[in-house]
Amino acid sequence: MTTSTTRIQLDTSQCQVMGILNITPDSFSDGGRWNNMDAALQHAHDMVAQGADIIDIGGESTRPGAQRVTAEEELQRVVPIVKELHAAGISVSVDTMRANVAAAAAAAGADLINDVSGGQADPDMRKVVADAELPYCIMHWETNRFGDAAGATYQGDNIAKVVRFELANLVDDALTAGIHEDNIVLDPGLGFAKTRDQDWELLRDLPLLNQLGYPVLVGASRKRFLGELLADAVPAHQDEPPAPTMRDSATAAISLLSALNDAWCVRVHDVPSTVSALAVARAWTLGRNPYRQE
Ligand code: PMM
Repeated sequence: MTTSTTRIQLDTSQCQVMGILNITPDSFSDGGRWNNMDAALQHAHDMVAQGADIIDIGGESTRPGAQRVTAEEELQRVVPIVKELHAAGISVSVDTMRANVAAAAAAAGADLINDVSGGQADPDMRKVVADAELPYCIMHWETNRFGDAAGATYQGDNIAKVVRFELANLVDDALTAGIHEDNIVLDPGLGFAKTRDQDWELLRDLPLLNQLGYPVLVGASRKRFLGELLADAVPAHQDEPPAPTMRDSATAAISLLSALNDAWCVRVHDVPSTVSALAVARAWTLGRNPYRQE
């Protein structure tokens, strides 16, 4: 076993905002919008100006039923933008399940590898991340169900305890591969082979995940469990889930509650609403405006 060091220090002083930049034609809420390089770069810069701490670049959609793109296609989509944003001094995360994409992204200046398979999709991923000495987000997605986001096979169990147990095993695998413990981030994988109620249970039981002692990332933005809730709760939606872009207030509420439950980071499409919510959380917690010294 090799033990790597850390190259980048995770900022754990306050809840971080990860702005989503999907360079994909088919992601569920922003597919096709940021396909061209200029539009993608502009959107990344806009999100930073709005208060994003990290930009998460994804070159492959994980929506249910999405076709996997080839590694070459993913590399072409992701690497040039990582280079540009790194050169501009912006912190960049790369959302990939492929070791060769992670290696190329690390060489291009990525600051974090975000792997929705938690290291299970590509046998070389953990070694690449260990060698790159980068923070690594291990998301929970039931083994062998990559590409299948609907439904869950865990019936009747406390989902948070199941997820905690399985994430703990993935952490062991990551540590054994030489990834430094300070580089590990955990994510419950909301919407990934979970029922809608299991997504809510996982959020309610977020403190159980914190017990593992690693920073926790929450990715709820615009997801279907929010759409379903709003269809039932808001008369104007008349039992029809609002479009993904109409779910940003609910996402911001999740961001606020995540911060109050010690989440390290929230991954969102709409940065301004989450930044406002987190500012409120900070002021509420401190009992003053945290941005003024008076
Ligand atoms: N969700 C999506 C993609 N990547 N990464 C992490 N760490 N956590 C998530 O919940 C997550 C993710 C799917 O949503 P998108 O298509 O809007 O990016």
